[in-house]
Amino acid sequence: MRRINIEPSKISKKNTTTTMNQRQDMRVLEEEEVDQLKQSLPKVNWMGSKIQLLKIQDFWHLPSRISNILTFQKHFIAQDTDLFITSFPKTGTTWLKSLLFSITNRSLYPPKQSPLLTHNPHELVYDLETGVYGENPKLPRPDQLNDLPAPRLLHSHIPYASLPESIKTSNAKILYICRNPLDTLVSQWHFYPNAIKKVMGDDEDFQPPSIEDYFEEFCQGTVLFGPFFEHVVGYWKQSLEQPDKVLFLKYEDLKENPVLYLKKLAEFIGMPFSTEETNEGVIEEIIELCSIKNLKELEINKSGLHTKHVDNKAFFRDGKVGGWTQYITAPMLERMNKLMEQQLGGTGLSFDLHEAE
Ligand code: PAP
Repeated sequence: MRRINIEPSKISKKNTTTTMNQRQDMRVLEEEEVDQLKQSLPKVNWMGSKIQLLKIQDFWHLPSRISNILTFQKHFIAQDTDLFITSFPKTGTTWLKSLLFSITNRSLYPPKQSPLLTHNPHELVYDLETGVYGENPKLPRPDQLNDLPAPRLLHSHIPYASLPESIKTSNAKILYICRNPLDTLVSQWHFYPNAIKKVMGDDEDFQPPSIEDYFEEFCQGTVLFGPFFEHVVGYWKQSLEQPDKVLFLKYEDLKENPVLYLKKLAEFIGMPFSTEETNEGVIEEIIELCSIKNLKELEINKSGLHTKHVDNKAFFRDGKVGGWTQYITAPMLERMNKLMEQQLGGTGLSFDLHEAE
């Protein structure tokens, strides 16, 4: 029987002392090396704030996460049954987490008893480099990962090239979700400034960038986990080369035809919907449960903190396709279309930037 990712407090604490001490030694050693490494990396200011992003392995990351990423790369051991969601931020991660959780746990929980009603989706599918390796107290610690029941439902924002080797070489499956660059950047532009303000504290003078300035940063690629196009193309190519390992999903497709894509998703992970389930409307129930309209109104997602810098409610805004038309001017659209031609030309991947709900 498929089982839910279990709460950290319920995970066995066996050998915790030794493991903790060993881990602390390892972290201290790594911290010295990592501090030296960080000083040598290219830097940019993030969204015009005093917070810097550092470029490592061709992508931009927060300094505080470099150590998490390197530890994740070095020590994470994938299991053949693992299911990884991977994504560039603000492309539909929260939605896909709730869908994947509901599909894999559908025999355990009817929609009215779903843990999604009482947990933010990020507490059910665990972020690795930002959460588990970032020591988020709501999530398991790295040394508790092996105690999770299969299939483990995990998530990462890092690019394909940076994933730990064992994820690539095992039979673990990867579900990548992407979204058109304009809705993605508009979503980030709304989300990040609040987090930056909380990190910097009230006494720091941070003025969020204009949409024009953020658009520029996005096109330059100097954004968190950026550049966007390299991230997307990295996973796109893998989905073509290894279609049984990497499923490439688009937010827009999921919106347009959720039934079709839920079926694809369930088949891809080896848990197809039976004829009986299809006839009973199980797919539609999952779609309804995971709709932004439903999740946004749940008490757990209206209140509470995801981390000390991010409210649960920040993950649910409009959830629309084509919302960018309110913010992006004609010259910006022209520039993005040219950039897409340069970056995606010949890949077989494209985004329709004329769609609106
Ligand atoms: P993350 O990468 O930080 O986890 P992510 O969930 O990928 O964020 O992106 C949040 C976006 O998904 C928001 O888009 P918006 O700013 O354009 O509105 C959010 O509203 C949207 N979103 C969250 N949950 C859902 C859902 N259930 N269905 C559709 N869209 C959703």
